[in-house]
Amino acid sequence: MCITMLAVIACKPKNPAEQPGGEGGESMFDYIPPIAINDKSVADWDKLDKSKVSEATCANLPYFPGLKKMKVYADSVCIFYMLEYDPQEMASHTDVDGMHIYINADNNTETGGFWDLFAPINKGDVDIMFEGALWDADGNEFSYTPTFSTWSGQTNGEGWLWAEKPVSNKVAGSQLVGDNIIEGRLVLELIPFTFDKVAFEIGVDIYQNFESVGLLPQGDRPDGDHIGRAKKLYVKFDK
Ligand SMILES: [Ca+2]
Repeated sequence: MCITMLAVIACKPKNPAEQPGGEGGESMFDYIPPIAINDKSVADWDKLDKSKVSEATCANLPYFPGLKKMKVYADSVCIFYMLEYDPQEMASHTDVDGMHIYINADNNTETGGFWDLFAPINKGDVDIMFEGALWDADGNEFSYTPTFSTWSGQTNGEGWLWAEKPVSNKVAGSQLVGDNIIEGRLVLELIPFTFDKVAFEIGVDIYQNFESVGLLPQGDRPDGDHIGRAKKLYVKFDK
């Protein structure tokens, strides 16, 4: 059985079983996405081998309380994620309310930067970052078509120093499930950065009017005031 989704988004798996004859002359590949992001359901997560799904939950006393749980699963074609958020912390739904995805894509702590939100302090290793709105300008439709940037600051440094790079708007996709779950994917082939073959680390924050309101992974506030910086979520590819 061939699924046309990835042909439509021009995605090429690492070992494609290409077949000619797709609509519009596009190739079709034997790839059945394990997670559908157009079905308004997260039931397909329960079908995955739990040992291959990485999960982070929020601290009891977080500085940014808006995100409650994150699940991430990656195969050779896509990174899939599911985020549970607190609707009360997501009060406004406009095109300046969105999401950042931070990835230590080469799984190397000696490259990248941005330790502003994650541990360890003084050794940021984020290589790539996605930034985009979660709602459209009317505030009523969900469409995550983020920009893509690579770290441009000092190696292992901090700050908001990113170099935006062109990327297909099909690199990402997502849906809202109910009023408290975001489910989405990133297509590896369309990300212009070479990932480690084995694993990567990932963190996410949700922002409202340019201010973070939810962050995962996140630990308790060390002194009741500052962010409890936690390590990003380690995800091993299921290849
Ligand atoms: Ca890195």
